[in-house]
Amino acid sequence: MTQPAGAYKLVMNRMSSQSLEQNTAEGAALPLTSPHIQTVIEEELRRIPFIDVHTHLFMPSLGKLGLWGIDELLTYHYLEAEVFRFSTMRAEQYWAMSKREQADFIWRTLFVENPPVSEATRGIVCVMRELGFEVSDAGLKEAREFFSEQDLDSHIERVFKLAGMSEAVMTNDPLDPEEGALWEKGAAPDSRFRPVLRLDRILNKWDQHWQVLLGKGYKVDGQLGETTFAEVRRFLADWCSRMKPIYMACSLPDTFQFPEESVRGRLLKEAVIPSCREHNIPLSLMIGVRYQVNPRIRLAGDAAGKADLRSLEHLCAQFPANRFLTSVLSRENQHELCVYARKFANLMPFGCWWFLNNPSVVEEVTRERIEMLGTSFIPQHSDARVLEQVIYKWRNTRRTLAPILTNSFQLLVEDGGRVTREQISQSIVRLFRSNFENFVSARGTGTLYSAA
Ligand code: FIX
Ligand code: ZN
Repeated sequence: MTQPAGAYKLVMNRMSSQSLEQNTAEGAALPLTSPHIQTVIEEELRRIPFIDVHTHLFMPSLGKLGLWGIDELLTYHYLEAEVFRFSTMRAEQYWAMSKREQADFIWRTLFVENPPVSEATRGIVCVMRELGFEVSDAGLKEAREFFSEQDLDSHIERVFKLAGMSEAVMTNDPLDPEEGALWEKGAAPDSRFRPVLRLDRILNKWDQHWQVLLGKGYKVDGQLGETTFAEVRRFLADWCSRMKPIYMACSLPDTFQFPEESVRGRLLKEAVIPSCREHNIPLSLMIGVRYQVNPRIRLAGDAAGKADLRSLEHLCAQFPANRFLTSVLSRENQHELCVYARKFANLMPFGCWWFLNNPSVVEEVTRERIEMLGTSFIPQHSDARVLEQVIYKWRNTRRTLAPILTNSFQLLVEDGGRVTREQISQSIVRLFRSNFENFVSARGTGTLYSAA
């Protein structure tokens, strides 16, 4: 049995958040006048590297699972969703093309024939500029040559530096045949990438996947017979010692209910939640997906729906010794999530997920979170699926957050408060590093967890 508490204590040793908080700049403890606040906030946002708490990036030892380079950037499902709006091409025709042909088609349609003004297309323009290519056909050719010459390891270093981030938290699926096999063979860890045990196949598609566990020697069955829950906990324990995940995670539909006498409801209650407690790691719930409303466009075919967040209320109240790292996909659910976070310290809201990751919505959601939660939440994650995406996603986040944080601190001065550079650094470290570190390590999150 793996020893609990602290076993997976997060040692973000690449650079400690504590040292980042201590701002040794001259006058860091002196009160700032309102006009100076914006400059200091922009400087501190640039100085402090972020932890990217949810991505679909992979460490180099997981090989081809990790996507990078211009053709992967152009065939990102966000752009695929957009290209089908501008073109009469049928989805089946698109899937019949090679990756490069698809990338050329998207480039022509979204960057040449139409101005790249959407968030996702503008992102590519930003990445090309940051990597030194002009945004033109010539630039596309040059980019392809550049990527074919890159050494992945130093390229990752460069991209993380350009993005202003220190670590990426992965999404690792133990039941993905390719990925599972790589972990079972002993994939080499990499301190720039943190593993997460993703459980969508177990919780959302048990009927299709329980046989895989049975095939690996776990006495489980489709009807959740006698030994199933204990055997699923054993499966999770084995993967916790193999992968050392910093949290377990699952995306959930907009119809998600808890408690529920469904396969998912029972597996959550009897296996996953107890296992998170046993290994003292949070469960990340990403709620509100309407899966595959248009399966013809594959990954781009998912949509969003408003969920009944009373499920979250029931989970937080019923399992106070568990921690729930939560993101909700529907704009309409954001206010409720903030309210629930004021009720439950074991609930940590994070990110403006997927269709919410647009400046107009990020601004609205983040302002409300600061007004209701102060700096006790995690504003954003990139959800990057292709390595270089972190460059534009974090650049946009810094650009959107700067005026919001400036406004909050200027209001504090206006109301008679004292604001220093030190305070601003501590707040930014908290929002983009230590809230996450403490929540996954159960450090400093109130008495609830000391009971564990
Ligand atoms: O479930 C998830 O982790 C989602 O982020 C993804 O499935 C989604 O496809 C995505 O890439 C969102 O940005
Ligand atoms: Zn994701």
